[in-house]
Amino acid sequence: AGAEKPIYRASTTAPVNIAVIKYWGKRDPKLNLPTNSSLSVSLDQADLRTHTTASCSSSYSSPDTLTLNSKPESLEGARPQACLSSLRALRSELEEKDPSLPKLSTLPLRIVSSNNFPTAAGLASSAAGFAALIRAIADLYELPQDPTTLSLIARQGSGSACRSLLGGYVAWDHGTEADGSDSKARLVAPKSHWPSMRALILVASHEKKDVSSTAGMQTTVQTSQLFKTRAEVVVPAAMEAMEKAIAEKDFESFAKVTMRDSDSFHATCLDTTPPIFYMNDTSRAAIRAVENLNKRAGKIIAAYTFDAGPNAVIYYLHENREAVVGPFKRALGEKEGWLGQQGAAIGYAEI
Ligand code: 2P0
Repeated sequence: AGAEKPIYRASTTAPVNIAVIKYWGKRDPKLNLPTNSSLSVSLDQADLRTHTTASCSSSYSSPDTLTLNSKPESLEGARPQACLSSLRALRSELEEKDPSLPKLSTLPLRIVSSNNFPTAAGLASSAAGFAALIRAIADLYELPQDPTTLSLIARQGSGSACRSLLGGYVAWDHGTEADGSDSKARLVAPKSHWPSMRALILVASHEKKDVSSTAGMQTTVQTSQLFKTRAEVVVPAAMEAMEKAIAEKDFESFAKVTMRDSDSFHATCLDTTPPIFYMNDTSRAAIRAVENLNKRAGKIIAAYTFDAGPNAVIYYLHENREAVVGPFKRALGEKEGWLGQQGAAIGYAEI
């Protein structure tokens, strides 16, 4: 009987990405269409990834299920449903064209997913999670679409997820179409273009953030006066400067634009009513530490950036590892890897 009811299966991984130009604000909350473009670097050499296996079979009972880090999770929200129905529609097109293909589009799905980095790292896992989900099902369905096209689907799961379908330096162009068809990921440069780029992740808190990105950015759009200038003036200029810095492997420019955009994003959060505080005292101490080690070096060798939480990601080049990582190691303890210490922890990620 087992042979009559085969299980079809595909496994894949997708990397965490950390934006150096931040996505914050939607022009269409339903389709996850952003107000401004963004640009990220994927932390993929360090094994900061979500691993996902997708399978389907007529021996499975409905509905589709998701297991994340060994716990059952709901797939019922509008966002996962939008992703699943887009992928099923693409598979069903293939099946109509070639009737000899197994009718996978109608079978219940089982998704099993796990992150191989500690949740204590406080890294946004929804980006890698949705990217791995889309990639795994696209592989299971043997979809011919390229990663950029699949990024349109991942975007509907979580905006930042569209950037995790491509490795390396990835832009997400905001696009102008009302249906979102031009709001997708674009490869700026593969990781191999700038192989000495590294990142240090400094964990300032293990606590869950109190304002979700989805809710926080909507409040910003509705209330912040700085937001309009950020979206219309600040980010377009920063995107241009960042793409040039990456093309020329100009770390000083890369670092300046990265730090200014993080500051601009957090200023916009502070300009929201009620104000959103993502950084804490430890975050601010990390900024001072980066400023001090740049001063000591006599040039910019490290760049901080903070997402919707207090943890710092510090970019540097491999040749400056000791000068950048050394001071943080000495301050937090000499052990390498992820470690917790009095509410603080430090981890290394090579990108
Ligand atoms: C980013 N963040 O560009 C920015 C920087 C947080 C700060 O993308 O509502 O989880 O799912 O589209 O993608 C977090 O926002 O929000 C985010 P949704 P998402 O990485």
